Amino acid sequence: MTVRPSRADVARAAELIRDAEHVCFFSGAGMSAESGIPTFRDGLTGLWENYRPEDLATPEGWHRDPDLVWGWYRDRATRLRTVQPNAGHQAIAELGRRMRADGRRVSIVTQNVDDLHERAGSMVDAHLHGSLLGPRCEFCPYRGEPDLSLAAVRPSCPKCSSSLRPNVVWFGEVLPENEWTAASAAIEGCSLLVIIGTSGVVHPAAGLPMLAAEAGTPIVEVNPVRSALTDLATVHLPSTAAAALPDII
Ligand code: BV8
Repeated sequence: MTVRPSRADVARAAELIRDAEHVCFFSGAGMSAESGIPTFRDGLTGLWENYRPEDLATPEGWHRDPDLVWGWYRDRATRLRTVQPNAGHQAIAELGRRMRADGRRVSIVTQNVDDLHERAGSMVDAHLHGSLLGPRCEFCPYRGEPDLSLAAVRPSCPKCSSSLRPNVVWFGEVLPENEWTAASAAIEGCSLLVIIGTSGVVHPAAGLPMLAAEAGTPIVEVNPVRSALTDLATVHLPSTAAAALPDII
């Protein structure tokens, strides 16, 4: 049973957004759950239920069986093509349009590898963990078109003939420098941080909200349950992205 947020908490969150010059949204897998994309906590479903993310989302898993890992990402990319941004993605995009019209700023830092924020019309400042769409070469700078992620057979690099791989950050891999820098700047520079749908257990991304907390920046969290970040929140709305965000905005 989902506890509904109090009207007072929703009003408080709305007031914080109204008074903020720069709102940064920090999203995790829960942001896309109501679009039909399973979260990492939901575990693997269907034909992948016999695997753990650690077997598939790691360099070791890739080197052990690249075709198996390619197939998992291809299935996820294929599924992504069949789903739509949810009301939460749409609400964030609408807020961005309104705030930019007022000369204010909205930034988005996401741990998600989907393109649902973009398809809702938002600009994303940082994809901390990469993207399901557009594989990259294992060894040279080549980056493929988004649809190449749907190839049934793992493609070779047209430039250097090495193997292409999903352009995501696996467990044990370092996050891309440029994404990290952009994310840190957005979170350090914002005047309100809104955390949506993250368990706050995947580091170093989960450490970023602490930059806002240390700067004394107010934090709103939207999550049906408490997370590892809830203690940092000024307001925790025990609700979902697609229910709470349109409500607030
Ligand atoms: C690195 C791309 C080091 C791939 C992803 C022990 C302690 C601390 C850290 C570690 C440790 N042991 C190992 C580590 C490091 C490790 C890590 O953090 N492990 C965790 C599991 C303990 N991190 C790494 O390996 C990172 N790299 O540390 O490198 C290094 C240093 C130097 C040199 C070399 C290496 C790399 C981590 C990146 C992994 N890649 N994604 C792919 O997608 O396949 S992370 C992956 O997990 C996704 O990006 C996803 O976003 C994330 C899961 O986190 P969440 O987004 O929070 O999603 P989750 O399912 O967990 O939670 C969903 C939440 O939503 C829940 O709270 C739920 O209540 C809520 N929710 C559900 N429905 C809704 C909702 N909320 C709102 N509305 C709803 N409807």
